[in-house]
Amino acid sequence: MIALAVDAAGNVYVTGISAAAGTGYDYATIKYVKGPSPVWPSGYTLGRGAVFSGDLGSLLLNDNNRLVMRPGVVFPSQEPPIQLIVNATSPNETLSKLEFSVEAHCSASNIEQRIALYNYDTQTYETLSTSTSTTSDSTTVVVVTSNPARFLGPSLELRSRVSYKAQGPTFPYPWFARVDEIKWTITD
Ligand SMILES: [Ca+2]
Ligand SMILES: [Ca+2]
Repeated sequence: MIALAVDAAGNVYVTGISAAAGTGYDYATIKYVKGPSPVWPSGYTLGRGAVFSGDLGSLLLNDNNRLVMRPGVVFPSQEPPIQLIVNATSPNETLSKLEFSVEAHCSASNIEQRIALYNYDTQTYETLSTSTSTTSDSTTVVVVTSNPARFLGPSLELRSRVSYKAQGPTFPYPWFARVDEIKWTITD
């Protein structure tokens, strides 16, 4: 007899009679842990800046249909003038590894891209990547293998903030940040 079950997280359990040396027949249950799963955004807001074109659906595929944002008109120089906050829900309650990737580019060459994930332990955004944005699509991937569970909220929520800021005083204005795809990849 073999029984098979799948839990809400997609893990597969197989139970059956196992012939073991010395102990005769036993029941054995084997859990097949699901591999890395992509998780796409379920919503977004702009902490700063404004949407020029595109929508949530633009972020869900690497298809050159992009969410295009421009800086806010009035902003303090210390704050990135584009702050894209993206939410998702994890299908897994436990994480051994979390990856977060952003495929994007900016219309000017001196824009800094900063990736932060919301740390539910400290209740602050934790910056995990700072780089100079490219002027054609490129993908930045952040990989967290040390305590990734700090980025998982009590209701399994995931939250990220991707910011764009001009690094120098000279830049074409207005400039744009164009995000093609955002996703998490989580491993149970
Ligand atoms: Ca692309
Ligand atoms: Ca897209």
